[in-house]
Amino acid sequence: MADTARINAVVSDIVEGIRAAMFKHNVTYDEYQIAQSFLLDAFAKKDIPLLLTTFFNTTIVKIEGKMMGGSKPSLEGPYFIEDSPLIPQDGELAAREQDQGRMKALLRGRVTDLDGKPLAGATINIWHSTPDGRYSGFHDGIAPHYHRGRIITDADGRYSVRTIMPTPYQIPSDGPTGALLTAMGRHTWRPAHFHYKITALGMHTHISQAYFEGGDYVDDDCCEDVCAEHVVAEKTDDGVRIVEVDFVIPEA
Ligand code: MBD
Ligand code: FE
Repeated sequence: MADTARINAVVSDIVEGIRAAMFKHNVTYDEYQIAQSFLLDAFAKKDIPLLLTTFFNTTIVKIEGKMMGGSKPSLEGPYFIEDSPLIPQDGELAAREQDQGRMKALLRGRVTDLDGKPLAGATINIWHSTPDGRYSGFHDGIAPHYHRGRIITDADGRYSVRTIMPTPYQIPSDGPTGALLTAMGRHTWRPAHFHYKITALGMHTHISQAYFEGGDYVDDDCCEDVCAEHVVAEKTDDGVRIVEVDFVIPEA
């Protein structure tokens, strides 16, 4: 796919961009060596995926959105798990005993194609952190079925499922990526978010996130993923936050 001309064009421009920044700031040999040590440390500590997610994955997602059309996509992040529990329409994601009393959320919306035709039988994966900012299956031995599920859209392309509200999430702050953000005077927090991954026969796999209007870090996501289209103004009804998100999905 990628031919010599494309590899040459892309890599040359990347190198040119880095050189321009080095010239602009008169980067010293000491700083150059610090950067080299940083990259070696990030590699040794397996922190390269987080480093790339934090600084560049959003760019790839923006390009994908521009090329494909439909609803704007978002970062997948590191915590998706295949084959999460199947949840019936109007069902509820499993929550740990200690999370049961948390603010409830009702996630609903509709999935259509670019012509507005409903996509029935599409699979919507939804996952989010615990209220203490951990992801099941990855952190603290939390069983992987909590706060995750798959919902199949109905004949009208609709989905509806209940869960609890997530809270802001701190990416690992003790590794090289966290240290770099701290050294830049930045923080390591993401705004509270729901993750969505939608698959339907013959359609492009659509990955998205939803953020909450007025929430902490919505204007200052350390991964720079938030865009206006993904910030939901939730309504509260009977103490339940209603998070309504429609998805328009292009063909594969
Ligand atoms: C997350 O939970 C996340 O969603 C992203 C994009 C990066 C790190 C952690
Ligand atoms: Fe996340």
